[in-house]
Amino acid sequence: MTLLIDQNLLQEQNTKQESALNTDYNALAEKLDRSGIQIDTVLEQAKQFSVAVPSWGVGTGGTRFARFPGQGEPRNIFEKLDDCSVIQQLSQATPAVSLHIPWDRPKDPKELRQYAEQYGLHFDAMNSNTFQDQIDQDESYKFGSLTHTNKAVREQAIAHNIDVVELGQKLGSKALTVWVGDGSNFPGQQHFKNSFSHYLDSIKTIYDSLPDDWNMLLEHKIFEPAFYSTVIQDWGSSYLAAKETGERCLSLVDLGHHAPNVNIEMIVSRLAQFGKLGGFHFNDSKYGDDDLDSGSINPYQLFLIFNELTDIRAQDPAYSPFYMLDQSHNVTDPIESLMYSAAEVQRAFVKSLLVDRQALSQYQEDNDPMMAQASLKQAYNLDVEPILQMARLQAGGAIDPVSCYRASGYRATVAKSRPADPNKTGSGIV
Ligand code: RM4
Ligand code: MN
Ligand code: MN
Repeated sequence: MTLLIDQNLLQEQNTKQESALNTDYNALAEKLDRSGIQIDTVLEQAKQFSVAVPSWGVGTGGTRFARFPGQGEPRNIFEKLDDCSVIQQLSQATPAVSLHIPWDRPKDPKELRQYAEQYGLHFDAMNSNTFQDQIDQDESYKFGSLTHTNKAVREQAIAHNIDVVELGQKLGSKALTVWVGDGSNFPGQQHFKNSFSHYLDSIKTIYDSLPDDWNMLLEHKIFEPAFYSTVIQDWGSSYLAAKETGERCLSLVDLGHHAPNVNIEMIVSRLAQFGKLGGFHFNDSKYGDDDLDSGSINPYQLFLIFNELTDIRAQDPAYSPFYMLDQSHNVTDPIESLMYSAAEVQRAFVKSLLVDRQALSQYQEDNDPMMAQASLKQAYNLDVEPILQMARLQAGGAIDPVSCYRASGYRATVAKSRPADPNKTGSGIV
């Protein structure tokens, strides 16, 4: 396998930290043992955890106002995969990459697949894009895509999605994620019922062309770029559409796509109860769809979401929704942010495994709110860092991915071979 970070450096870095890790790990093992938890069982589950990296996440993001490009930004999908391989090598939690078409459209899909495979990477859900116009397209998406009033525009958007599925099949993907920016900026601009009907017809047509072993994931978003109404605004609309469309059509929850203070963990539970929770886009936010790093603002919410997921898996061990990081890195090195964020999501997952579910259930039955919340906090307040570090070490990654990455000088090295692209200095969310 091709590895871009020198294995000797990685080992050298790990050796420096290994004895402290063993001490911390053994101390945590003893503490958990007192609660009847075997640390090795938790460790094995931590090692199984993975979250996909979005190809577009390895470039520096931006806001509506400006973009401040970083050094050595990847200029094409191959260079993006190079960066993704570094994230996986050090974090050992991100073996899959999610592509955005047309941003990542390869000339030769076979070549791209082989390029990913030499790094031990594979492709997660494919993302279509009908929220931007492409130079060579006939119709404009200015007033919508899958929901447009004009049939020709809808057909163009449908054809694009079907094309993305065909490409995804060549790359070994198993899912299509559909997010549309369709909506309106003024009251009265759009007929709510008609636009939703068009949406349903369009996604049913796409669904009909889906291979049998594929899922279709519908992503809702409360606002932006439409600022008055969005056709798939909330989990209710997403659920209705998924239910109308078919068994393998599911809802996807992007954490940033809700109004502030919405109880996302409850949405998770509702969708799962009715068999429609298909995946997540992880990120964090303070105000809106801020696309900040996972766990950087509200790590307790992330834990509560995983608490629901672990509860669901207790009934259905085979349940495994699609996980992806969907963040925009404006002021950090994207590789560092993605490694750190993957570990934050993994941390929330690991903590959720430590909840005493039997005790919690009894407190709920007994209407004991104090002890019910305390049983969640007991798990949340534990420092599980030694488990994460040990999982990485045993899988061949770095005990401390960010410090190892900095020591490697990878960014400075690629900066030399990737001169800045003068066309990529403008504004833009991603
Ligand atoms: C959207 C949404 C989609 C992502 C685009 C780039 O807000 O989160 O998942 O593909 O941004
Ligand atoms: Mn998203
Ligand atoms: Mn978003």
